[in-house]
Amino acid sequence: MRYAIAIVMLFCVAQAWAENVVVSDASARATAPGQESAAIRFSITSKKEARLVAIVSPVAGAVEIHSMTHDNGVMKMRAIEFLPLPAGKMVKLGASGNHVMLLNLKNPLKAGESVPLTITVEFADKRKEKVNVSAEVKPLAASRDEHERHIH
Ligand SMILES: [Cu+2]
Repeated sequence: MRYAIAIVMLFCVAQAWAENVVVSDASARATAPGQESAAIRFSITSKKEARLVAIVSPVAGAVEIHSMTHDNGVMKMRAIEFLPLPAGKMVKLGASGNHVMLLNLKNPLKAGESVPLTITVEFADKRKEKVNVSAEVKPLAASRDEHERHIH
């Protein structure tokens, strides 16, 4: 019985998992008019050593994984091909550091909507696992993130 309750609670926090991979707390911010890109946040944990190799979403023309570094006070962002996922360690993708960007948005993101994402993880033996997640779109006003003011 306790197990059943735990499962229901996991659904409430919008957690998604496949056999070896758990994704939680996926969210985005509503976009301003004319904004064509948006950052997605989530936490991902793989039981086995893996790398995050691809993300697709029907709402975006492209999805990129970005790394952000500070170089003499200048913030630099670049697209990376994959993101290492150490075994059993939660990796947070947020608005700073490593993050995920939706590019060429087909429609504005509105608060209260959710954005479907399919995240592909590849293990050391080249086997792949896909996780389907829906990221909750939060109001723009609540955003205090530096990154969302950046232009990509
Ligand atoms: Cu970026």
